[in-house]
Order: sequence, then structure tokens, then C-alpha cells
Amino acid sequence: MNWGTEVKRLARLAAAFAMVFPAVLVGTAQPASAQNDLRASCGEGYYCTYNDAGWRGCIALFEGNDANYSDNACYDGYVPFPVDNRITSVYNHGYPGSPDDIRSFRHPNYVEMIWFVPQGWYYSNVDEWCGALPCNDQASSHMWV
Ligand SMILES: [Ca+2]
Ligand SMILES: [Ca+2]
Repeated sequence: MNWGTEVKRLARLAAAFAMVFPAVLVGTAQPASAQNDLRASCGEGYYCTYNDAGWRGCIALFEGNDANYSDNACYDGYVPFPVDNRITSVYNHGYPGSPDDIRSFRHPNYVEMIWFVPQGWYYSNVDEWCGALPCNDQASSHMWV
């Protein structure tokens, strides 16, 4: 099964749903950019995280490992927001090679892995890719492997 295609299909479904029920999904005033799929803003070589589902809301780009998100910011336009315990969707746009996969952890310093993103993969909601405990709004560090 091609998960990338499946994820894209689900993303399209979600987008169609958003067009049908905009008032439900856009309950609060947000900048227009918050509603865009920001995968195209994730440059080659980066692991990108987004605070909202569907690669929306607020993007942070990481070239290397990060042991603690407490000092990291994501950007929605020019406004920085905290990343720690807020990540909901991700895109591993790392260069193929080694290391090129991502391990994401619930706690700082790479403690308790909660999801794994192979090179080139993207998850519109991390909760669909983790175990019994919630992963949404939990990540606090990541490592390339
Ligand atoms: Ca979030
Ligand atoms: Ca955490």
C-alpha cells in the first residue's frame, strides 16, 4: 500500500470537508495563512512540524536533532508561537541517506518515542501514527536516525 498516496487522499477529503463546513472548522479568527497546507513551505533537508492538523497553523523547520523544544518557535506569518507540546502534523522532507528518518519523543532529551516518520513521509495528524496514548500536542524532542 502506498501510504503517501493514501495520506494525500485523506488530506483531499479533509479539504473537501472543510469547504463544506467552514464555520465548524474555522471557529476563531485566524490569519488566512493558517488555513493553507504548508507542506510546500518545508524546504528539502528539513523535518517540519505544524501545530495544527493537515500541515496548517504554524510551521517549524529543523535541520538537525533537537533535544528540547522549550526554546523553539514556529511561525505563522511573522508571529512566533511555542512548538513544545503543540505539534499535530509533520513532514519529513529530509534528504535521502543516513540518517534520514525521524524519531519523535514525548519528553525532552529523546525520552519515550511516540512516532516515527520515514524519509519523505508526512502525517496530517500524528495521533493516527502512534500507540494507545495520545501523541497530539505531546512531542518535546526529535532525532534523525
Ligand atoms: Ca496542536
Ligand atoms: Ca512533551
